[in-house]
Amino acid sequence: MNTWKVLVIAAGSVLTLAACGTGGGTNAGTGDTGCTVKGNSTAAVTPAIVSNVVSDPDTVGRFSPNNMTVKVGQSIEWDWQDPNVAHTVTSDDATSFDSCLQNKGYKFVVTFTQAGKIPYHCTIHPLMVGTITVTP
Ligand SMILES: [Cu+2]
Repeated sequence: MNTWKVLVIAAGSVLTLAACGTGGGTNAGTGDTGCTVKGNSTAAVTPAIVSNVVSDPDTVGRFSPNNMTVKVGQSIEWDWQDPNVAHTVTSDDATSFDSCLQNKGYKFVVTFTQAGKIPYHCTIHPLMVGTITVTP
């Protein structure tokens, strides 16, 4: 009896993940298969700001907060907290940073070394956007 319940739950999870991975159409599957995480800080740093990647009934997911200001040399950490759907933290310029698709529990830390504005988004959810402002 219990075994069947576990199997059903597991099957449901696979379906949810599969739907997420391919639901966005072309981007999700292909984009993430070849995706390489970049821009993540390898040093142990204390982030100036922590942004939570959460679910949202209107936009599927949300960065909370999404718009943030840091000084040059400071870091931002994103914590994946959405239990159901994978998300990315990807700079619009596609070169500054990219977390690739990640699930709940993942943490991504970026240290900003240049002043400027860096818009970013989730590659499979067009309404998940934010901007980082880096001040000198
Ligand atoms: Cu997303």
